Amino acid sequence: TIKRRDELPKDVPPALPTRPTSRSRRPSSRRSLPVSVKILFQKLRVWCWPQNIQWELGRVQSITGENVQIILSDGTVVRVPTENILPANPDILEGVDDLIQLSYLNEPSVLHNLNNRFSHDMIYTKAGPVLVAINPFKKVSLYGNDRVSAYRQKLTDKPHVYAISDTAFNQMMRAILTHGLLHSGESGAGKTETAKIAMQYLAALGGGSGIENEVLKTSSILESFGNAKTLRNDNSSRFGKLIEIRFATSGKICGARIQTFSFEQSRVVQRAKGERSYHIFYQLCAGAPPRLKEHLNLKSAREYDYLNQSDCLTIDDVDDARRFKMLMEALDVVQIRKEDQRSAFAMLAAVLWLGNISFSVIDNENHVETVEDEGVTTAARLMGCGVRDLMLSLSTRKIQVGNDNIVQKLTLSKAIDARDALAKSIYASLFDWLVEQINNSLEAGKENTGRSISILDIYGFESFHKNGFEQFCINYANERLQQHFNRHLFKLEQEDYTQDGIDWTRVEFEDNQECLNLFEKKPLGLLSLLDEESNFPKATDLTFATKLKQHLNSNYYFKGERGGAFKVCHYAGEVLYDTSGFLEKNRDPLHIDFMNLLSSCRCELPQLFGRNMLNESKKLLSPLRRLHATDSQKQSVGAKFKVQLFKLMQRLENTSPHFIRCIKPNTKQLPGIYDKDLVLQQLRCCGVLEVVRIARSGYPTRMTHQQFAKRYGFLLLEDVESHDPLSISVAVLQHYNVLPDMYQVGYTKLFFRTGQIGALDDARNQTLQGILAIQKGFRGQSA
Ligand code: AD9
Ligand code: MG
Repeated sequence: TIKRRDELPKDVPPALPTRPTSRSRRPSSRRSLPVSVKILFQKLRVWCWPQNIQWELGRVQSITGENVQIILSDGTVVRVPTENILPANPDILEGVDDLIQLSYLNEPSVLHNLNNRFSHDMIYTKAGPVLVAINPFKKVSLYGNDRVSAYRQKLTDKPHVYAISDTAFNQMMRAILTHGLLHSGESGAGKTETAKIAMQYLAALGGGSGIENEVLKTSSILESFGNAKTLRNDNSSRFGKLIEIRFATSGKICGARIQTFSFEQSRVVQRAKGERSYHIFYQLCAGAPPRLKEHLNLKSAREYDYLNQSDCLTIDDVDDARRFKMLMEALDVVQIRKEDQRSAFAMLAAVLWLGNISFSVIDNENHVETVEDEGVTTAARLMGCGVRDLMLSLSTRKIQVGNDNIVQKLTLSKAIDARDALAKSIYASLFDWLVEQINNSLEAGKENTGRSISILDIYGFESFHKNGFEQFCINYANERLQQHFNRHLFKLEQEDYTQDGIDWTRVEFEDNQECLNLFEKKPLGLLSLLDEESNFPKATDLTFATKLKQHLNSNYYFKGERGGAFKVCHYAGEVLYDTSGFLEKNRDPLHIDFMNLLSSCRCELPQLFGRNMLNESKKLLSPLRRLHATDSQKQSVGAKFKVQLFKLMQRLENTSPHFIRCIKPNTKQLPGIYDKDLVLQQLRCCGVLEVVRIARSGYPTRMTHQQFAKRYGFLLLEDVESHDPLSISVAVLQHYNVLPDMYQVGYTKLFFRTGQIGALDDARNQTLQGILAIQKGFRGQSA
């Protein structure tokens, strides 16, 4: 078995989350001495670990017993034990484009190569089939029309998002119709930016119909409504999206469809200090023109409780007012009608005013009445309902006892929860409505040729000091995406080799199936247990935590912690979750009273939102439906999220994937800083090195015997018709002296190492050109 990773010497502190998987199966000593001794005698460049701080590059001077004397690049001479040495790559391989080219694929070499490139603004590097993109946190001159043309005309083959987009486009035009550009990486690693760059390239390639401009504008609209400043990223996506760009047979963009899974509704009403709610709220407050401002009774952001609670109203270097202007232009471009835009803004203002509604306690049981103030009157006006109706629905609850309806007064905390639930669901409905409008405009009357490139950009893996239900869902989604990556680059690749019976030593990889099972297993997985507990009226977050410990403590990937906390061993590291709020957030608690209120509103949007919610809940209530209920009809947020994720994965399964791994070089969001430990951790987590190993030791090009014989058989210049495809293929390979270890013959396919087919194709092209020249010559003679 090829080893997973070069290990660090024994006394090196692990810079990584520990996980109970194959890492622990690794042998404790890394390399046998003879190899090191060979290196020493040749006085080669080596990586050494002198002060137990970091790897240093040096050249071997002498060896005494188990110790080696090394001169470092700055002239210092150090002595290190032989086991703290790894071979370094020769100078000539400094900063190679593809990690595959490195002679030594150990971690310090890979880190060094990426760092070397990063310091020259070469932020893209290939890792076999995967594109690694390191976030520069500054403008780099890698984009624009000239660069687009260079990649289009194949004047450059430097790794780039443009290059990977170009490959997808060409393959789509030639053979495989559906492709996916899949971005992954931690929060702030650059997924959204990289996705936009890919879109710009595709828009340039498939431009001309005008619709490409609409497609590009959707990004900024969705960012306004679905992104927010978090502690990790000033423009963090709080929803996932898959944009499917559709192409006509001519290669022109002919439409698009966006699929989103938004879920972080809680941000509308609460979040951590130093973070913001969705950008759109601040943009609206700062940038609404006077008439709109007046109509919405709009104040500055600091006057709204939903916005001012987290002590963060602005973002450095961001002009919210200007962004609002750009947003309005973008809404025009995607053809959202002016009156719809106004209705949408009214809904945003209504949400803000809902947050300012207050309650007064009226008895010693803490029951409340809604205070009739500017908050409730403005909210009611903007929604188009009676002030009294809104006040009552916020402070009371109708419940059915037998055949009677009883009105129950709410306590202060319940009333606040109810108000927040209303605000959240209005915002979530608005987001979904907006996406639908955009889709209507992008899809309208467009032909569907089946050719498409989908760009996936979801929220990145998150691990904070305190992690709640939101992080739980985000990380679950990332775990699924990682599995897709593993399946394609490890499982399927290697299965293909084994199935075709070729000689192949397996590369081990970190399979995260067990962790996914922890989430998804029924009835004893995290999501099922959460749903079960959410259905008990008396359950609390603490009883939920206890239940988890009861059932899951023997699971390798789960660890119950003190109080209401638990840990999950994710592929990207261990995360500590705090169960407080889990049940409430999972229940999605909008009461039927609110749905009725919304659907009776005079304004179009709240009425629509209310009706949709009522329909949805009616679906759930019908006994027949319930009998045949599938996951999608279950009410819980977690269950809905899972269904959305499965649908997304299904769609991805049908596309040919291109993986882009975004890497965050530092946590300060600053240019020029390359934090080796942080980069290494990300590289290890996502299995980039293993991918390179497979690509290097594997056979990336493959063709069936028939395909190969058809393409190259004519090169033999003899009658091959009577032979079987395999014999023809082997004859071609022998004729062109392709060395036996450069290919393998499988039951149905031939497998080639990197670069082999390129050489054969050159020969083929030369022969074809020769034939053409002769034909031309003939024609010339006959003319
Ligand atoms: V999250 O999971 O949505 O929180 P992303 O999407 O991975 O995250 P994003 O693309 O938003 O990160 O990048 C964060 C910031 O890095 C951007 O706002 C830019 O300021 C910066 N960035 C990222 N990529 C580039 C780039 N290619 N060039 C310049 C970049 N700046
Ligand atoms: Mg993002």
